[in-house]
Amino acid sequence: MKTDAAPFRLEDYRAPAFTIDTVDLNFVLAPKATRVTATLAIRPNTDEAAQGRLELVGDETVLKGLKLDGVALPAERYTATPQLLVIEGAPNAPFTLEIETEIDADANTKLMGLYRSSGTYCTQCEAEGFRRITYFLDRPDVLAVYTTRIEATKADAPVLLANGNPVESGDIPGTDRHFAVWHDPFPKPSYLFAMVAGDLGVIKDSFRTMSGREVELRIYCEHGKEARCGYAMDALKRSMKWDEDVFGLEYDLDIFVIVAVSDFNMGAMENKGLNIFNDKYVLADPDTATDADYANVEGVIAHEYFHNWTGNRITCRDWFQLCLKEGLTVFRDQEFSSDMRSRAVKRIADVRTLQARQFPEDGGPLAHPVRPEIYHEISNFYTPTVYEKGAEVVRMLKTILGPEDFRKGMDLYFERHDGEAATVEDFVSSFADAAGVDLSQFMLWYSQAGTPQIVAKGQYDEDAKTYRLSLTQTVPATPGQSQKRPMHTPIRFGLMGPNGEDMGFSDVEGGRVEDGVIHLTEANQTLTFSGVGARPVPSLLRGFSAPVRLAIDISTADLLFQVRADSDPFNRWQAAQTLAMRNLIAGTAEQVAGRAPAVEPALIEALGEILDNERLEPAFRAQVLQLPSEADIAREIGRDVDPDAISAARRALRGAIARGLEDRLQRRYAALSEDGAAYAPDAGSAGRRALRNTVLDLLLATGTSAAIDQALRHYDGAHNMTDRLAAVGALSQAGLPERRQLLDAFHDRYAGDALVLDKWLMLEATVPAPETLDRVRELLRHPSYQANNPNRIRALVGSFAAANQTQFNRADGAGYDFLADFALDLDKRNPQTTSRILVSFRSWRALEPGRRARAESALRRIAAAEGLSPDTQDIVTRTLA
Ligand code: B3K
Ligand code: ZN
Repeated sequence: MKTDAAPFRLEDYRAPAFTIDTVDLNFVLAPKATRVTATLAIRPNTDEAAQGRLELVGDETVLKGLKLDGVALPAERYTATPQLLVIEGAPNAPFTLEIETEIDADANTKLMGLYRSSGTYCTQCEAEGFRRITYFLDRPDVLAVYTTRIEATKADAPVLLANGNPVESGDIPGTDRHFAVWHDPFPKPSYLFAMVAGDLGVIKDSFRTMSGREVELRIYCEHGKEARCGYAMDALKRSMKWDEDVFGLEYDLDIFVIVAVSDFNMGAMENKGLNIFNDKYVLADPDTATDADYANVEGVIAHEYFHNWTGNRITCRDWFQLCLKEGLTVFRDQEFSSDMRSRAVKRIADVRTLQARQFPEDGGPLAHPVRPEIYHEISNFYTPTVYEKGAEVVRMLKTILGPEDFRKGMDLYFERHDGEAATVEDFVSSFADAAGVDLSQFMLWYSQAGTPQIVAKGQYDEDAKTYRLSLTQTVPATPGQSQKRPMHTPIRFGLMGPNGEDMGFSDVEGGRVEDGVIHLTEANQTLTFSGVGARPVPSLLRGFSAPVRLAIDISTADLLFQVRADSDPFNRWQAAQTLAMRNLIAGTAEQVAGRAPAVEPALIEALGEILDNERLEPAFRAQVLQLPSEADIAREIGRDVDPDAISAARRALRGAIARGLEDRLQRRYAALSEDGAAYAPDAGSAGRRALRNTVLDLLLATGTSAAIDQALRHYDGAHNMTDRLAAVGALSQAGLPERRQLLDAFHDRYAGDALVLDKWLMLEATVPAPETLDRVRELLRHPSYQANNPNRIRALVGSFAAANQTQFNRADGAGYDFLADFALDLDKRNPQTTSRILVSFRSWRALEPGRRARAESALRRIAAAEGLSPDTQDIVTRTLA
């Protein structure tokens, strides 16, 4: 077992003894026995090569032939196991190695390496899948130029694709077979290799780059789904233009291809010139995709495209540097979506995701730095910390440097490292050098795990007209890191005056304050602002300028003032969330004590004002009206969590808000109901739907039969997926019996459409009712469920575990036992998807003692099982540690 082996450590990095300059691949495709011939031009890279020992890694790899410089290698010169090919006496001079392997793509349920999805051959190589195709120096610092020849029967695979540009294709005379050859001139690591072969539909378009080159664009999908690819194509062209406009980055091949497949472990993959996507992030039309789906398609298409520069042209030296491409590329896709849509609403959505996914990781047993320093299984480090916190770190760099110096730093990074495998140090040095600043303290953001806690206290001196703001920062202990140092944390802020506008100040002492940003660098810092005309309401961490928890001693009245008047829309939303969270935490304690919770009437009034404020965009108003989730509340409570009490408190507050605002909600619903309007996926239209659907959802919290009828009518009257799903979702989440008729109707309407049925599976799995676990078990045998498809698994079991707080965390432990049984079975077929789902156990120590004990015993049962995959063993071991 790999996890019993020594872990990989950043400090142990050594350049490879040999490297590979060119790779020529020949795939002869056949379902059970594909033959791959890899011809590698190898040369010594370090002094170590003189020892003549060449080690190429494999993974379940089957060797069929081996030649060195054209001569078959005698058996005594090498040893081959499924994991390793070792050649002794390798020349200390350039040589050619020809390796022949055989692959059963049909039997590959791990979906790493070469596999088949609905009959189409496809590959997934990041991080360590290429070794499942051939023995290789499968590490990102070995950059080679690839030429790929693919041969298959014309009937099975009329479409033959690989990285780069097409160079040759044709029939193989006298057979029913044909071939194609692709050449990628840009040196790349093996994880960016891809090939696809199958019978697929296609849409085509083109893009003229800023230097005037015409690039052919193609999106392939299952036949019959071509019409659903239009939005993805549009998003691709906008991404290409945006990267030119904002970063000066142009596409570099003659063709850019996207292939949508239905069996995929993650979202998508940025293989050079040949992105392979989970079809859920390509296909969209009004009848089958929600507004959120459209936004996700746009964001993921952009993300993978942006990797062409941040990840492909400049790649990672080793897997510890993963955030170098992922954090940066997430930052870039977030900025793209902000420019395409509403910046404020996008920021709120991104921070919600960060707080929902990354904060619990950072606060639990799986916490690790943005750049980890040790791993057993790299697949388990494609985490919210590497991605989302990694993006926040780039965002802080921009805040600290300002937009001009940030851009200069990016330019210098490309200038210095294009064509290289780089490190986080290379990246940060580019900014330090371009802007002439010292970023050594900032580097701690990459090495210290844990969400910093910032405590702020303000005091106004009426006579002296000074405002003292004291700030402390502490970074909590995390696995393997007990001592932490203070970090350079940018806090964007304003001092709100009585009329709601920010007040100026004449001077500030105690720290660097520039362009509305406090540069917090010490553990304790007190800033004294002078010339402050009136008692300010401090608006701190505007735009969520750092990924921290902020605790501020601020009154309800001041928070209400922020909700009404803060010029920063993010903090307006944050103030409403903070008020609601205070109420929900107090309400949970009341529930536990068996008392009726009190609701703050001023909060209800403030929400009513936001609801009716026509100067605010509807999407923003919808965000303010959406209370913190049950998981958010659990995270804030942090210990002895009782999910039933949280759920009851949240229901009580929603009920009070809905009753308090019922008339206004009804009027707003009516005003937003524009009958007959054709669907458009733009942000403005989506925002109006979001507000109307949020209003409907709140109205259902009144529990009245009128509201239930309204939801049923909403379903019948819907002319797009967003509205239809909103009605079923609201009834399901309210746990109302009427949900059954809509869930069944929804299933029947979309029978046979797997991606839409995932929404149905997800709704079934997240109903907060005691019968849900049995329903989930029953659905595992439903014909619409496919036991080996990651999308189906995540929709049903993944959302049960991650998004059904009360039922996964049933007091009797049945939810935990179910997940353990499920994981033990799935682990035999798909370890990556298994370990991903098990992450739902990460906050088990924060549960009340009864649930905690039951979760622990389920985890221990998994840990004790024989033959666990390295992925699952690693997650379970760390979760229990
Ligand atoms: N780079 C891929 C993720 C690969 C995950 C491998 N386990 C998608 C992305 O982040 O763009
Ligand atoms: Zn990525």
